[in-house]
Amino acid sequence: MNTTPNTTPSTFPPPEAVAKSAWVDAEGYARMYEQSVKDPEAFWGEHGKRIDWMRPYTKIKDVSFTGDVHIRWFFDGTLNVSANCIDRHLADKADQTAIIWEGDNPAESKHITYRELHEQVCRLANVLKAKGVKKGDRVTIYLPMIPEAAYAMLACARIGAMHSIVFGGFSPDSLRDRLVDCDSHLLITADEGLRGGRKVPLKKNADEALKESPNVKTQIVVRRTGGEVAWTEGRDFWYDEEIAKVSADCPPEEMSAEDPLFILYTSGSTGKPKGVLHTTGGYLVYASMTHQYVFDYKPGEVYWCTADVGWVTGHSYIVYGPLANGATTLMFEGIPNYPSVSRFWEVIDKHNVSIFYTAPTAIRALMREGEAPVKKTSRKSLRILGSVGEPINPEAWLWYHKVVGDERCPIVDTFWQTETGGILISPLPGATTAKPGSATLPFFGVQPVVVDNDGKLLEGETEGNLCMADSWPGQMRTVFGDHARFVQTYFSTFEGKYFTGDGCRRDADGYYWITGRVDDVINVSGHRMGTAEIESALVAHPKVAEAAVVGYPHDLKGQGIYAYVTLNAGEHPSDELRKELVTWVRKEIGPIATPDLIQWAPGLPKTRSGKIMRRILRKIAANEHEALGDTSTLADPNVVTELVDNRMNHG
Ligand code: 6R9
Repeated sequence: MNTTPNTTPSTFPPPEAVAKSAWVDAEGYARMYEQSVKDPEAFWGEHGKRIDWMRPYTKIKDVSFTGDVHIRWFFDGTLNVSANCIDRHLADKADQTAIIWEGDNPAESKHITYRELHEQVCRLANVLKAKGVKKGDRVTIYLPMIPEAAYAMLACARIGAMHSIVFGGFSPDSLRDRLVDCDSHLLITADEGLRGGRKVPLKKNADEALKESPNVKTQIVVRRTGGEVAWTEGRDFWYDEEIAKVSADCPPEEMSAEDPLFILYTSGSTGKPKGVLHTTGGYLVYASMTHQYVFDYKPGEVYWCTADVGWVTGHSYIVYGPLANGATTLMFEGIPNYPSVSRFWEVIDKHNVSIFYTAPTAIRALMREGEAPVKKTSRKSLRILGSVGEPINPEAWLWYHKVVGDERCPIVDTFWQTETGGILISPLPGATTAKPGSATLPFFGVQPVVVDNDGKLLEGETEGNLCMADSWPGQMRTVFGDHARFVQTYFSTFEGKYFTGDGCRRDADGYYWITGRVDDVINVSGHRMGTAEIESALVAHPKVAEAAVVGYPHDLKGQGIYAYVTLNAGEHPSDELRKELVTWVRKEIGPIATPDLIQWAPGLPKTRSGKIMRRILRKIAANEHEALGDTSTLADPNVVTELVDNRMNHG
């Protein structure tokens, strides 16, 4: 029992002002949700009409989660995503701002209207065509957060090419792996990126990656900083010069609903990152519908999602969802603490942002700075706040609510994944009573189920593995080039169900509380990483014999990266070697994979069959030495004693 007096309420009903004007209220949610799961065909048949179809669909859903697994939505319809995100708004919104771009430097910002967006996208689409890109080809995008990133996505969509965006923080090796895996022949990058006043050598990294990506014949380079770059004649072309040469007229390609729209690489528990493939019709219906309802987006409002377009959140909730809805979407090049820790709130005031969507890791970092940097700004334009990427701890939720939102703005804690294409579990601001730390209830058409480790369905108040019993239109369709891996990864653990890889609790009100990954995926500052990837980077170092990586609780990042490293015989641990390994991993994968702690491990705890017992390593990393659990199946239990001793000695 909690004996300390607690005056903070534990539930937060929608503020009346929001509930009154929202797209859906509590009663509306209950009614629409019931309809959506009772008769998905009728529900989606109706809501699929929210976007423009060239040839309307008559077939709505064809899904099997067993056997060879196939997922098809609206599958005899045809459409074009870029026409939906741009052309259809030209009649009444040509002069409305589509994208507000806020530069890293607060003195730099610009507004791009739907008319301008149309011209830019058509020109770039014509450049791609001129360089030989055809429907079905893959184009890789390695850009900073500049409008050209959105133009590039939409230009691909316009001509039916799939884009694969690689986050600008990834290393040349990571970029190369992704270029090669999807066999891209064209790369779009920039001379340099700019973040927090510091330059990111994108072209240099890309050149490095291209040394080992022989099929990339063309590189288009955006001039962002004007910094000096190396140049390969015949392969490299300046973006501005190319778009000036082509026409601004480019009719959108007619695509089938199930034609691929994009690939986005994401980490899993085993092997190299996999290319999550999303298709055209269902994805757009789902991204736009969730954007409207979850953020209660109203025409004319300025909406800001702080993610990078290199992640799925940037795809669905900076570009596709908002633009399909004719919204004004803000794109931010910088970081939360540059030039000062008030930057987010200053940008909100500068551009009159109504809806603000960010990650718990940013909230926790800003919370550390106290209330003053927030309170010196007005934020009166704010109406709705959102959170995504990892579980938000109630303390951060309450601070976000009280200090940032002045207790006036509902918070939507949105649970979803690269694989799900859009938000699966979240409050609706005018409908759902929030509980800090809970993603609350499923979106329309989403059917979460909780199962135990044997796959048994758990009813009522419970805790277990989070699965989805049926499909929703935004769901990924396959792993690019490896359908067997798709089936294996998501549908084989629990037969007939989509397994998220997350654990969850369901409370007495039916609310979902995501407890984090139950597989070997860790979540560092909202970035997803496979422990296997970091391990194989470490093991690739000539002095390393073996490595095991686990996540451990970290105040700011949510989880930190903890690496146990066994050196080759004859090698000796030292602080220099520790630094060398950290640099090595950053080079192999990118700065986001920087290990926080490296512990020298003379041996790793293994079962007699040779499996590393990560459960034990996680406990040691978390300093939970008393709760190691059963160690009797270990081949050599002494290994654990040694690791615990080392851990204690290092604090
Ligand atoms: C959108 C995105 C997916 C993983 C997911 C889960 C975690 C995301 C969350 C959350 C608790 C939330 N996650 N949102 N956990 N509450 N609101 O983040 O996609 O990068 O693929 O990560 O992130 O563990 O499985 P992605």
